Amino acid sequence: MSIVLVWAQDRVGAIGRAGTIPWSVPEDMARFKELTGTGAVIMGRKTWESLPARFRPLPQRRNIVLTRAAGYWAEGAEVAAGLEAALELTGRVAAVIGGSEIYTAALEHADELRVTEIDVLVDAADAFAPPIDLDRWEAHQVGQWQYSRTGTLYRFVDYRRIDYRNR
Ligand code: VY7
Repeated sequence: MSIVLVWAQDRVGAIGRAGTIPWSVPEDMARFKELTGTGAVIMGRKTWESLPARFRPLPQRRNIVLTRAAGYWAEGAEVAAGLEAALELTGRVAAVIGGSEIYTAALEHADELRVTEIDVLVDAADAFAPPIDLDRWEAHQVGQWQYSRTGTLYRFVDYRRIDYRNR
């Protein structure tokens, strides 16, 4: 297995506004649930706190929360002081589920990016996905644009790290 970053973004990479996900695409939540399965999920403290209490911890998954705050307690989750410590707990088998700060830190460790593109432009977004360097990442699976039952267009794009060893 490997380290997979899972996010949903708007047309310019926005993932959040004021601690929430500023669109409604239930098909993406289903995808998120499917991708994270029963494995370990690593998230930042703000993302943890953004989850509705009834979905905290995310059920059937090992929840790991990153914070620099000593003594932070997350009921039903494990707390790690940083990404390296979290990856020590999971042994390179984990889904990183946000947010911005954590994606940016985890990108260099990641093997795969599983991105949902949402065809909206979020006004006043305050959280963004890291830019994907296409010299380093190959979009090996680009899904068709589909209509959500909420009317919003979305598609799934999967990236894998380009292996330069064979060049
Ligand atoms: C985070 C929720 C947020 C608000 C309400 C319910 C992609 C997504 C995320 C994170 C979408 C969320 C939820 C949905 C998942 C349910 C539990 C309830 C589950 C991400 N592509 N999409 N996200 N939950 N990192 N990447 O919706 O969760 O999985 O059991």
